[in-house]
Amino acid sequence: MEHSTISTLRIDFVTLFPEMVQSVLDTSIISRARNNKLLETRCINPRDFSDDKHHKIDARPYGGGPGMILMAEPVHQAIRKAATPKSHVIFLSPQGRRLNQEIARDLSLKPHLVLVCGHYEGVDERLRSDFDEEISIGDYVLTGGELPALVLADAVTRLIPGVLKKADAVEKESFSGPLLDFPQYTRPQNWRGKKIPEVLISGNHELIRQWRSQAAETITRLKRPDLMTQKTGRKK
Ligand code: 4G3
Repeated sequence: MEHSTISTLRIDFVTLFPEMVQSVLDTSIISRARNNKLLETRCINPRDFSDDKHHKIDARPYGGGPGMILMAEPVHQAIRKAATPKSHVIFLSPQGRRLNQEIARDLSLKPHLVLVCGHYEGVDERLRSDFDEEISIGDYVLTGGELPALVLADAVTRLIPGVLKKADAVEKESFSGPLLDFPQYTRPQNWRGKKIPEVLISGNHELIRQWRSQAAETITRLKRPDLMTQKTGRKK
């Protein structure tokens, strides 16, 4: 499914580091999307919902072991503050479903995402029922879920209609489809003895289209052969 109507997407971040998240939201394409009212963001800090007088939000694990565990109640309260029945609540975790372009596209169609950023050695297991799903940005461990949440937000934001300029990558994706990008060149034609492919200055747009399509396929087969079988269903 693709976007059909213009509507504002809301993304709420449940994070212990709102300044870190905000600093990224205030930059680049995401901030332009916010200025153009295509995206609305908010940060909610579980620390504000701690019942402890020292605003404590983590504690030692029952059964012993190293590290600290995020307590369920402050995070639960923060999620309740952010979410409505229409919200899609996502926990960023190495245990999650691996993020890809298809998942990003599906998430961009939702009206409201709540991205919950974990920390320390994890969160209290009983919180898992608060999440609609768990997503991972790859098989590695980070100190917190903030960077994964921002990666997800960026991948989703650029898919909102009107966020990218018309000539930008969303359109291009439908051209090169599941393949990697074809090589791009800009001025000068001869850079330190390295020339550009002649076809690109031939003025023959059909020939250029064929060359790019062929180049994209060659590059994909060379660098990511898994994409050939995975997405096109053929091997060659
Ligand atoms: C929960 C996500 C959160 C459990 C989060 C660590 C990597 C990813 C965290 C846990 C994260 C990822 C916070 N690190 N691959 N760190 O998407 O063990």
